[in-house]
Amino acid sequence: MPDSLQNGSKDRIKYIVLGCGSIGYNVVENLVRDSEQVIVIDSDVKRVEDLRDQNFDAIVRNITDPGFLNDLPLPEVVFVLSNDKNANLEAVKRIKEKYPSVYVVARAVDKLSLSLLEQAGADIALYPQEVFAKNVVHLTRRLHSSRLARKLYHYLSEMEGTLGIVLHTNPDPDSISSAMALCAIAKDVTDKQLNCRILYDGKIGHQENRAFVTLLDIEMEKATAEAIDECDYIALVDSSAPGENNALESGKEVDIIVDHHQISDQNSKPGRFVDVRPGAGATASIMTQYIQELGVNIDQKVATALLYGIRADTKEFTRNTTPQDLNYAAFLLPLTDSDLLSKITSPSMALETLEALGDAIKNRKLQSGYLFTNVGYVRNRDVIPQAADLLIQLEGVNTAIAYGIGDDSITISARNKDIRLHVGNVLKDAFSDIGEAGGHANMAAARIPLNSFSMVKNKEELLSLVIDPILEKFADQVGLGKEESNEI
Ligand SMILES: [Mn+2]
Repeated sequence: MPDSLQNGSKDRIKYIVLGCGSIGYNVVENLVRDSEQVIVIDSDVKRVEDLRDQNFDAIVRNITDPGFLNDLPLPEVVFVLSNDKNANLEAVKRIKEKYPSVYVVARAVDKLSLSLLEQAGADIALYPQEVFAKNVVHLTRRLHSSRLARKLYHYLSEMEGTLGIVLHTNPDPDSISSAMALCAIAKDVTDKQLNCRILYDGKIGHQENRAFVTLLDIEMEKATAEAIDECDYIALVDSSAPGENNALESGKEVDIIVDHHQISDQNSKPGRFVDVRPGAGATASIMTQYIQELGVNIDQKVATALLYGIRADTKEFTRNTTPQDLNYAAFLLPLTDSDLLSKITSPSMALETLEALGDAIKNRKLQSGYLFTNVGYVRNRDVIPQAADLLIQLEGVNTAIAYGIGDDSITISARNKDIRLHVGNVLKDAFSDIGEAGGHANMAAARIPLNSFSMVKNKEELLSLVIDPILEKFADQVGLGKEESNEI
């Protein structure tokens, strides 16, 4: 009976595999590709002889025997893979007792054993049926999405003439970059016999969106009824149905729809090619997947636009982000123009700050050395302390209080030069019952959540409604009278 190693023993070895049925054998086959240092232990003499014939290091031992690890080199990893539930559990315990630092990967014979094996010290416990099931589902999903990519490819290849790509109203970077990507795919497929026109309605609002369009030199035109009529085919991106937040009439026949918003009417399938995935973080992610699956070459502009589209729609990967969104972003990153990307993101931020500071200067009110200023609605509340920092430098100002409103709260920021005043304590006393407040003697902040007010659409209006009683609390704390305010 072979119970000693045929390839000679060493002090240390990479892997020991316990149990060499069909699962064990497949694991061994994969391990020997990585390292020749594999010892296989099985209780079946015939099986071990077969393995030895195939030049594996195999020995006959019973893993229920307490001394089954005796005389064997110290392994890095032990795989416990027999089909005996109790034997596997005992083996894991023994290995961990003898070699606490050795990694143990164990096979659960049923679902219940998973936690028992983990409790016994297994570093990884797997139930093969579950691994198979997960893999099958994952592969099926991939199959489905790559089939969609091929379907789109095939569909575009049959088109000739003009494809109008319609964006949603007031298009954002996700929508615009998705249109650019669809254009790039169409060009690749049809060898430039299909002309693409990107059509939008509404306004390109935020500064950074305008910077995005200008810097990437994106050709877009207004989605007039004429322009739409001139197109032989219509695609809708980042919008799920004609007439829903886009320039198309509802009921208009659409050839392609790619979107990640929830379809309001589940039964409506108005496009001939429809790929709507409410789970995806951005339509740009779906487009990136097509590009990846189809091996379409894209230029730096398209890659930069798509990455920015994903970043913007997922709020820098903090909103509705899936592992796939991160995957596609990683795929795009080496293809992008990083200078261009930073130009799109940074100047616009500075501009918003500049505008907010401008408002802060314009709206300032001075009263007995206290300066109050309304910064208005801000997307990024960091500009409020910047406004306070700026205005405390003004002559005649001892304490500067800047306030503004964001999507979910009012932010108050204070700076103070008056040594008799501890502004952190003042804010705390004034506002801690309605929000969070506090800070130091010379700088402090308060945040008042809007809660029930959050449904009010016009934030500026809301701020003007609620700010007076709020500021009165501050005035009461510092003993500020109701004297006339005088501007400086
Ligand atoms: Mn989107």
